[in-house]
Amino acid sequence: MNGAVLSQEVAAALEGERAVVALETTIVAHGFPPGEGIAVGRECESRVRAAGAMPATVAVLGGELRVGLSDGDLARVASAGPDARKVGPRDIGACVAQGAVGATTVGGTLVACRQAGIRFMATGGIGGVHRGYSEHLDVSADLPALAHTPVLVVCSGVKSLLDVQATSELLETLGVPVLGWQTGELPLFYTARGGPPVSTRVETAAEAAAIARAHWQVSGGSLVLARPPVDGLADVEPLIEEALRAATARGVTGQAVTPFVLAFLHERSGGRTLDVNRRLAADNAALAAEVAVAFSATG
Ligand code: PSU
Ligand code: MN
Repeated sequence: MNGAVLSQEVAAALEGERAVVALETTIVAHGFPPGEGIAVGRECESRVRAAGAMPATVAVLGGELRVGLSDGDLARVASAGPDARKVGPRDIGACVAQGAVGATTVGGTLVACRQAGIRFMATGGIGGVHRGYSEHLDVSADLPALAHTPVLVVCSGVKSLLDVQATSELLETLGVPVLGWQTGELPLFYTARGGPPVSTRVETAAEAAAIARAHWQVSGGSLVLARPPVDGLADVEPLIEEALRAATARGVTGQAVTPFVLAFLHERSGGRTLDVNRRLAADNAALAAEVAVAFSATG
């Protein structure tokens, strides 16, 4: 199986066993208003480079699952915006064969990591169990991908529009360790405090790298490294409830729920959720790079 096409610099970095960090593109195409995603994608890449690692942004372009994009490629995905397909694990084959532009989710990006042999990735917040799952079963395909792919995923927890408690329980069921970055609580994406307990607290990048190495000696699955947002928001929950009610009222379901809710929050918070989201995505990319560098240094 080798369904991914690597850029030359990513291939060379992997060949030399240097630190590589995969980045997803759903956040670029669907997570921010049209025209703003490109800056987020570029900032994540430059923070990875600044920390001494190689960014490997993932997307489907030109009938290929691509790992490592040129700036022109990244701009193509970003400018497609909502017209880019949201590509999870089940969507890659169709997107490749039909030659569509595809923005990979965390789950889709993990598939590419497996193909390429990349061990680290960063995102804003992972998907999980949606609220109201007992009536309407909606569980992100990020979760089974995490269970089956040996990658450490740096995020600011689970996106808080989800049922965070249920997602945390399911991560345990799936055998995915949740490491708290200098915290004992799972961050709530826009908010640093108040989430369920993590499985292990870590203080340094070297410690996270050592736990990942030991985990991969006994497991073929992911670890989540959850980093609290800096300057998070305290009062976003009522707005999230309003956004979810609006989604239900307008009949928004399935893949469209997350982008709808994020856009609603960005607009109704006067851009405050946008600022937090942008900053945490970039900070997570930098931390993933630090852990990847620590991992390579001890290999
Ligand atoms: N984090 C963000 N913005 C996003 C996402 C994560 O800050 O848009 C995306 C990720 O790509 C994640 C996806 O995999 O949302 C989950 O979507 P769903 O709930 O439909 O599985
Ligand atoms: Mn879903």
